[in-house]
Amino acid sequence: MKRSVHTATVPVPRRLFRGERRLRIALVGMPGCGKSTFFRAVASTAVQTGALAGTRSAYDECAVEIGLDEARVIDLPSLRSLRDPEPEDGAALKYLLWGDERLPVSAHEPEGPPAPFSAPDVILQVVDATALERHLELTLELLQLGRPVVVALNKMDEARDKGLHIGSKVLARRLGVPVVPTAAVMGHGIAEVFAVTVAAAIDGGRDRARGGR
Ligand SMILES: Nc1nc2c(ncn2[C@@H]2O[C@H](COP(=O)(O)OP(=O)(O)OP(=O)(O)O)[C@@H](O)[C@H]2O)c(=O)[nH]1
Ligand SMILES: [Mg+2]
Repeated sequence: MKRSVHTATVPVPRRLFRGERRLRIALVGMPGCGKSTFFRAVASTAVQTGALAGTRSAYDECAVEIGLDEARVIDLPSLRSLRDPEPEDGAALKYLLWGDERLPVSAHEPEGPPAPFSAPDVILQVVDATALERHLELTLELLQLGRPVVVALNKMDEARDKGLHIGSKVLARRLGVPVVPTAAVMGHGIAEVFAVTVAAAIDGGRDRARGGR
């Protein structure tokens, strides 16, 4: 006799990232990759501006709703390299590492903590698809920071016009992080990339890292 097996998917509720639990997402990338284009696409009117300790390059920060989840998104000054940093890179790197904490190792420095807000839960790296090799070096370095990384493979429109075909799924497999093709200047892929960023925070165990708060 043939027996049929019935399976059901039971959704497991999760606590949303809202209020005190809201996510912090940092837009990171090399000069001109499209960070501010992303930021402007999702920013509310209440944008806060400041400068990271030790730099005059401004950051922008604001609240963004991603479905029912909330985040504070930071458009950081550009970051070229962690391995061979230029003076301006140091401030963004310190923010990614320490956020609003001041570690004993920096006690001799005249500035206060790197930023007035905490280090990001997720790094959203914006990559210029037309100059992939250069940008992916930074990706490999960012992965070493131990935080979840999501790659927005941006300027895909320009890459296509140049006859470049990039397999985002293969790239994601090779890097071990989500890669979302985008053309931020046209609004393509923006909703997807932020949804994937929330998923990365869940997978990256932000709740575990913060003791389930
Ligand atoms: N073709 C194309 N151009 C884009 C795209 N996204 C951004 N740009 C353009 O790229 C240029 C740089 O974009 P920004 O958003 O200022 O880049 P950024 O990373 O904030 O640059 P810095 O802050 O100076 O490092 C602008 O002229 C944008 O219009 C895209 O998806 N496609
Ligand atoms: Mg910018």
